[in-house]
Amino acid sequence: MTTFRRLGLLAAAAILCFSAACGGNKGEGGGGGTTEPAGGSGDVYKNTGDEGTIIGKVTFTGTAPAKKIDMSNDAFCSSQHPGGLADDAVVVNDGKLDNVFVYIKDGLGNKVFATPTSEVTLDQHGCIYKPHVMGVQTKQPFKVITSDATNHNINVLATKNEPFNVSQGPGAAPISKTFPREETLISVKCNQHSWMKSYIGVLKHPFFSVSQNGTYTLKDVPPGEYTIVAWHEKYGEKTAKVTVGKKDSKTQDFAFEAASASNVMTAPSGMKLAEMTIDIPHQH
Ligand SMILES: [Cu+2]
Repeated sequence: MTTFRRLGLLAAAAILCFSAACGGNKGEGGGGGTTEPAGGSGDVYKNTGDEGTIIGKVTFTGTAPAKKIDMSNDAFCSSQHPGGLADDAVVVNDGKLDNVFVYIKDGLGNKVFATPTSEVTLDQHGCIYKPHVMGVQTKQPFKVITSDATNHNINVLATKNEPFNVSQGPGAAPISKTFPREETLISVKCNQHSWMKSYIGVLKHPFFSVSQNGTYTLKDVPPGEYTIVAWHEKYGEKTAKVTVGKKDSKTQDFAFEAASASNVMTAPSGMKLAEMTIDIPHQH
């Protein structure tokens, strides 16, 4: 092997190491001259091909509140919704509940997952937050932007991460942040517009999903036994135990009821969520 070729291999090995955060890519780039720590909880998890999926429906029974948002104190905001706008706190269509944050709460042990480099964006658009509920990994780039020709004031009421409270006028630059610690969930409000609310779930792993059209999916889940939580801002949280075998596809549905709204906390602020957990039996 020529010196040049050997240098090339070394460079390739260095790039591989960098992109995988030096996590367990033994056997690749063969004999590059570096030694990697064997094992250890600091290794980034790499898919083995045995990962499974947890999917499910999130249903709602009863009557959802039919509240309209009153935007009359801001001419720009009202002009964006000439026909009025339904409150985005409870979004139900045909018995399907949206904006439920479903995530693995327990069971991953000490596994460490790569931090995505992709940026997660919270937009202030038409004087509502888009999305209303979102998830982000710890240390993943996160930014707040405004698409509106009015002043917003984003008040991120984090308790485990650093809170921030910043004004954003029309055309203002994005506000970029990261959340170093897990927090489920951070509530966000706008000091200018009382109806603007949003929730951010921060997790060390990528196994979270926000229900849309009444369904959620957790992909690439390593085989194991998990506690998963489904959280809704008005209807509290429900938990379920799910065992994922090799290459399994498991179904775990969650059912919320209008009646439980009165039992649950009102407007969570800097919240520690209600201890109201309901175990749902296995569904296969
Ligand atoms: Cu606002």
